[in-house]
Amino acid sequence: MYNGIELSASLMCVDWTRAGDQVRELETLGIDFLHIDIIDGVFAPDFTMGSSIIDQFRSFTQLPFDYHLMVEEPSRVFDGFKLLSGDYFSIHQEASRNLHRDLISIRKKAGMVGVAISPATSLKTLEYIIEDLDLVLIMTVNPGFKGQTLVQQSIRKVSNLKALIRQMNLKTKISVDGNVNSKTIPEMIAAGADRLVLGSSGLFRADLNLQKSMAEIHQSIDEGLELRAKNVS
Ligand code: S6P
Ligand code: MG
Repeated sequence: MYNGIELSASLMCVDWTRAGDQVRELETLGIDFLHIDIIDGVFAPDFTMGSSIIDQFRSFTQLPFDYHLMVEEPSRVFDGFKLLSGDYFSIHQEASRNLHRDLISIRKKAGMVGVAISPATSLKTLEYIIEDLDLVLIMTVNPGFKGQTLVQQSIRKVSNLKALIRQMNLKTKISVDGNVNSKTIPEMIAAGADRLVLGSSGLFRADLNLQKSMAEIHQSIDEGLELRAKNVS
């Protein structure tokens, strides 16, 4: 947590040749969650990791997991995930035929419940489930790959969602995922993001080590919080 903003490191962007060391270092740098992208090659056009890889990380990190399932009909695979208290589990609105029922199943697994929406999906699709959610994950790129460019109108979506959450007096958090870096963080925070998913453009950078990337991220969060304060006043 940095100045009230939660930081979630995207495991699919780690350097896999030294993943254990990087995750241990991230803990010392104040990362709050490991963001775990599960992609099935159907809902989104790639594959990531399954339980045999994910479970290994439990043995050496205390960080809670921030699951992001980009999986068609995700309830088919719920049994493959062991959730611990403090973990978040987000499924895509577009991928679930019985979304409310799936959210109840996740709640029973003891996880915090999230719904993710892709850039083209309207906030209206959340109208009758938002009060059941701990988290809305706004995809600021299309699901599937690291290293994509921001879909600019998703910032407007974050602002509109923040307004709705305030109006309904809810505690639902907003997470932003995709092209989150020192250029985009100020506008994301100003719009109302509570959690940043940090990937290849912000945290796991080719030109900076993790410590220096984190310093830049902190600075851009502060810029965003200043903008947010100006917007409110
Ligand atoms: C994309 C996935 C994301 C990425 C992350 C990449 O399908 O949901 O979590 O791993 O956003 O970050 P970046 O900075 O490379 O866009
Ligand atoms: Mg993700």
